[in-house]
Amino acid sequence: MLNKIAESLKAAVSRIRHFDDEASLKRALEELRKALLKNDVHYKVVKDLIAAVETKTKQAGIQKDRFAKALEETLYETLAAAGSQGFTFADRPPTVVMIAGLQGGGKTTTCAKLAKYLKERGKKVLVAAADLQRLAAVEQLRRLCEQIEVEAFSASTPIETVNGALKRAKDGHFDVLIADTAGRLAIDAPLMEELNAIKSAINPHEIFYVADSLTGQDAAKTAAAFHEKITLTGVILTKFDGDSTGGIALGIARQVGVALRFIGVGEKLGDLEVFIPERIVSRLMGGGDIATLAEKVGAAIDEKKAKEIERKIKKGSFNYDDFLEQIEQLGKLGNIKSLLSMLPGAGALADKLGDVDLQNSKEIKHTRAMIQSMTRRERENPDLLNPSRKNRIALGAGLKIEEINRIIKQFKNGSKLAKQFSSKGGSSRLQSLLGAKNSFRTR
Ligand SMILES: Nc1nc2c(ncn2[C@@H]2O[C@H](COP(=O)(O)OP(=O)(O)OP(=O)(O)O)[C@@H](O)[C@H]2O)c(=O)[nH]1
Ligand SMILES: [Mg+2]
Repeated sequence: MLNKIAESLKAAVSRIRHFDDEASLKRALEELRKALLKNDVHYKVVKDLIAAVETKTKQAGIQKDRFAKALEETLYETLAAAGSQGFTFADRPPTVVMIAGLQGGGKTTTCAKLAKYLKERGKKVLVAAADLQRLAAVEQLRRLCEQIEVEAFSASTPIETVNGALKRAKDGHFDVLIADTAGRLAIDAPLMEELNAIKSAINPHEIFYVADSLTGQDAAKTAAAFHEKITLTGVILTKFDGDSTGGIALGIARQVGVALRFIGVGEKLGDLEVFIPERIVSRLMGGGDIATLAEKVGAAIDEKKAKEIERKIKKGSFNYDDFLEQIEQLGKLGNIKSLLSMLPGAGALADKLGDVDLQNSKEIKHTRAMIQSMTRRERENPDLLNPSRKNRIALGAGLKIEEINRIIKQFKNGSKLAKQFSSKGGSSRLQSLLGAKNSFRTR
């Protein structure tokens, strides 16, 4: 996670009290060097970065805030060095994307994540299952696509699959075609030949290398080898939620020579983030990343439903069905830890929290069970719930009566809060937050 590296950078800067001469600058640079190396940033990248910070600080005058500014600028330059950001659409659809990488890196999951990401932004997406190497690969991709209601295409060979998928994408007026490919344990000639054949068949606009961040520096090495063989247009780092120190994200673009475009931050299909250097630098410098947070919330919330619920709240007719619906929407946000780490100053809190998966949290499961044990009338008229009804619901949901009372209290507090919020112009504030949804980068 980026929090670790952000913390060590902060510590490196704050360890130096008197920042006024070359000796103190040298000490600060040494602290910085140690912090970066400790976080698994490649030594060559570290060397360049330190040199740039030193030059910039000397030019600006040796002071702590100028040192911090120089660091911020240099981090940005390091991350932005390798070109395009976010997702780039072709001038004429379909935009064709090919996903490549080693076995188990997260290719298939990433195909579905990317499909979901694009679908939530109004694009019609087709996914081609061109991994016919592993027995269950086609089925795995089909299942994932079903979850997000995206069409999947497959045929009997990789080439037939991608050719057929491209034709289907054109005939069916799809905006994007994403092709999953087979992985191997190591880079070998047959794999590269297959990838090159797929590449020639569909002429992709984007070739993303999916790298497992847990493999550390190996991720950059293999990405570079793939780049040499098939010419990548971007890298996607997966499993960034794991024990990875984050340093690989800092160096990989510089090391491989192609931009880091997305990061995978969990196993859920919503756990994909666009890698936008400005935002990441802000996170590294402890400033949080409100823009990504707003975008995620915006994409997960169905605006039509949100309006409908807002209308109900105003009328005072907010009921248990609406409550459940809101909770389900919250669940779509996925991993709360990665969301929290985007709030300024909440990084440390996120680390303490551990992994809280909203979709599968006990809280949400209990609430769902309770509401599903209620009759239609009870759901629509929250005031109906008397002790005997509560007992029946508790039995039906397999919950204790105290748990039922707690959820009811939450519902009441929630609807009271919502009412206040909607009457104080809160909804326009919410709207402006959600507005960020439409501002995602296309270039
Ligand atoms: N925690 C975490 N797990 C991930 C992430 N991305 C993928 N995974 C998991 O990694 C495992 C392998 O993912 P796949 O998508 O099947 O990987 P693959 O590269 O398609 O694998 P092969 O097709 O066998 O080469 C699965 O258990 C995924 O759930 C991520 O960002 N975070
Ligand atoms: Mg796969």
